[in-house]
Amino acid sequence: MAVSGPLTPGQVSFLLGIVPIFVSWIYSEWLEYKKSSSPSKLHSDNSMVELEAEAIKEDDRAVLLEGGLTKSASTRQPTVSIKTNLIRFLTMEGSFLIENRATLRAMSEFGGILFYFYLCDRTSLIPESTKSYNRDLFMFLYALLIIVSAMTSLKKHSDKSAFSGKSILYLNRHQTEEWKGWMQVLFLMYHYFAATEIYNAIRVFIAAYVWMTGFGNFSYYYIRKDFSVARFSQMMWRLNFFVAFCCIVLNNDYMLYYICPMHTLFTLMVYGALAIGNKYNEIRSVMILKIVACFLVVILVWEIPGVFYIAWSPFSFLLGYTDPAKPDLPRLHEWHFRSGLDRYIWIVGMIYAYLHPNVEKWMEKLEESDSKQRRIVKASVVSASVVAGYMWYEYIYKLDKVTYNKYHPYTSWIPITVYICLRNFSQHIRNYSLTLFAWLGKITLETYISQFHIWLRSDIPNAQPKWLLSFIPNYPMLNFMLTTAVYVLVSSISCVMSTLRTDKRA
Ligand SMILES: *C1O[C@H](CO)[C@@H](O)[C@H](O)[C@H]1NC(C)=O
Ligand SMILES: *[C@@H]1O[C@H](CO)[C@@H](O)[C@H](O)[C@H]1NC(C)=O
Repeated sequence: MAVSGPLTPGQVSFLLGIVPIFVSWIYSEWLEYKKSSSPSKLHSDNSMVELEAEAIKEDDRAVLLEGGLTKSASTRQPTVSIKTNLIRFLTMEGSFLIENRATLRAMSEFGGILFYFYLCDRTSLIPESTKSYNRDLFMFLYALLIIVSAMTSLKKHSDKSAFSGKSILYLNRHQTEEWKGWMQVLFLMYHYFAATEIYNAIRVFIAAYVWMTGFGNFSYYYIRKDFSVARFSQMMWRLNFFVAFCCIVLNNDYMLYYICPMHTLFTLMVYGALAIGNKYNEIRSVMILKIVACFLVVILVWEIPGVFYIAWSPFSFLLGYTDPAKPDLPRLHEWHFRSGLDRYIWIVGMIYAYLHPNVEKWMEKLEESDSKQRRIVKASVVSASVVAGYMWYEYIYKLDKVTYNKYHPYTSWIPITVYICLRNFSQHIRNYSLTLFAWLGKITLETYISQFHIWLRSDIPNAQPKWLLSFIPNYPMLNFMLTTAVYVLVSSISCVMSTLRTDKRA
């Protein structure tokens, strides 16, 4: 088994950290086992034992949910300092280990997943194969997934709007998640099959994600007005902890997973735009001023030659990237290119979110108006969207990749707006969503990160994933099925873990 390169300090520290945790987890499981099968219990009241076990389980869950970060009031020791806990851990105190078994287990699982990443991507244990593209097969697989999803998971929702108590008309969660799922599947298949002919479409999808970042974060901060550092850091943690560990364990640059720094930047910008002087957010002119200021900042940094490199050079340790296949490009080139493509769309997302209540009211009124008027309005919206979409497709989308990228920052709002209009024009379509796609939409971050290592392969640090992981050489389709199953499973496990630890919203 050949290993690529010697271990880095990061990998060694990770090993040093994870091994004791793994050992303590196994030990805690053994203690628990011993405890539950010890003879003294046999004499005690049976139902009491059950109750006790139940209580321990509940406690484990609480510890896991709280991630040891906040609200330790509900756990058994209300005032234990980090130091005491650390000492209890280092001395392998039995009761402490049993109490925190679930946390230890989650951490060990996480370590196991990263170890698996390393095994798949950086050792020659599992062979690799080359990508090949066949349009027929590509479309067949995507269509198959849609059919399966429609047959098994089409669901009607009856969510109520937070504003009016009526059925949500505009951007409900199911729809956004389903939308993410649609795009994510194509995005991943694009990587797997090297479907270069849909390059431009992929650019639009990424723009749509960034649009959602602007939309979602704006709505959240505008409505909830929760600018607390705790909440914000939690979100940043959710966005970056997995990728941070991947960078350490696989010795990659942060920019290899460019989606993460991009969303982090735009989330920060939305947060900044709304948090600065947030007392005045209700005043319309202030909000317009803020949005104009966002545009000005973007124009200053991205449109005026040279400013970008000056502004970002202090961060090149974090955002620099050199592709081993193209070693001559400047370190910040990748960041310039990626962040530049979607530099405006997050502001568009903010604007749509700002107008959202008005559009919702307007749509409610429309649904209540008499049927003739309603039909005319809807028909004109639909035909306008279709015409706009067609024009965009004909004159922008069909351009070659390099020319298209030049226009992309200024035109990506067109297909996004068209999709939004068409997705919502009838109440019927609005209320339905494909839950399978919505589920895939929920794990986009994890599927995005994992694909590099356990579905595709990059072989060496920082390389783009040029190869496919191959469990069953010479059987490409069978292999596709097997690697995909494992890959989606691992992604969903890591998603469950990261949401358990950070998202207490639900
Ligand atoms: C329509 O649906 C999409 C998601 O599919 C959503 O993002 C958008 O905000 C909705 N727009 C309107 C106008 O209702
Ligand atoms: C803000 O955007 C980031 C990146 O897309 C996302 O992870 C996060 O959940 C968003 N926050 C809210 C409150 O929607």
